[in-house]
Amino acid sequence: MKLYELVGKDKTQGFSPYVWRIRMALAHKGLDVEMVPLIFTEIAKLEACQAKTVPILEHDGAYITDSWDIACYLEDKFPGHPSLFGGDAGKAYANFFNFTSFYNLIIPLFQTLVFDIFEGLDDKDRDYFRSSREARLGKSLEEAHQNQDQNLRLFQKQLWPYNTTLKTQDFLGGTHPTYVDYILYGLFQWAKGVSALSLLQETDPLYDWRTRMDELHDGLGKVITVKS
Ligand SMILES: N[C@@H](CCC(=O)N[C@@H](CS)C(=O)NCC(=O)O)C(=O)O
Repeated sequence: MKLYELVGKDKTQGFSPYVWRIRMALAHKGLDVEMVPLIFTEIAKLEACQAKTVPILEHDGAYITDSWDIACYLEDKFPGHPSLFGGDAGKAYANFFNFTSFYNLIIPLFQTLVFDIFEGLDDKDRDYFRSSREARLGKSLEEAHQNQDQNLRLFQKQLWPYNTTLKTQDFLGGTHPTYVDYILYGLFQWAKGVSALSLLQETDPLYDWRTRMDELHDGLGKVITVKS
C-alpha cells in the first residue's frame, strides 16, 4: 500500500492537511504504508492515475483519490480493523464535518498560511503555486501575508465549538479518536509543517487535545518538527 503525499524543500515534512488525515486513518486501522513524497508539479505528471491532488492511495493495483473516498475505502476494505467512523451515524456526521471544516477552518487557515507555504516550497513549484494561489485569493501572496494576523484571528474565532466540546470529552469522537479528530488534526499538522505561527493558547482545551493526538499511533504526528 502506498500513500502519495505533498512536500516542499524538506522531503521529510509532508504538509498536506488532507494527507495527514489519511496517514492517521491508516495508522488507526493498523495498516502499514509506504509514503511517496511529491511536490505540487509532480502530482499531475503521475501517469498511472489522473489525479490532480494528493492524497492518492495505491492499493491492490487501484488508485483512490480524494481523502473522503480514501477514508470510506479503508473502512469498507478493512472492516475487522478499528472503525474510523463508529457506524453509519458516525460516518454521516464525518461527511458533514468534512465540508464544514473546509468552510469554517481550512479557508481562513489557508489565507493565514499561504505565504509561509510558498516560502517552504521546492523551487520548481514556486511559479505554479504563486499563479494558482494568487488567482484563487484575488490578490498577491505578499498582500495576503500582510493580513496574516487578521486571518489568524478569523481562524481562531472559529475554534470556539471545538474548545467548548473538548472541555468535557477527550476527543471529538468521544472517549476515542475517530476520523473527525483526524480531519481536525490534519489542519494543525499543516500549520506546524509550514509555519512558526502558534495557533493555540496553552489554556485552550484544543491544546491538550492536540498533545493527545500527537501521542497516538506511536507518536506518528511528531515526525513534523516545530518550525522556527
Ligand atoms: N478534496 C480533496 C482536496 C485535496 C487537496 O486539495 N490537496 C492539495 C494539497 S493540500 C493538492 O494536492 N493540491 C494540488 C494542487 O493544487 O495542484 C481531498 O479531500 O483529498
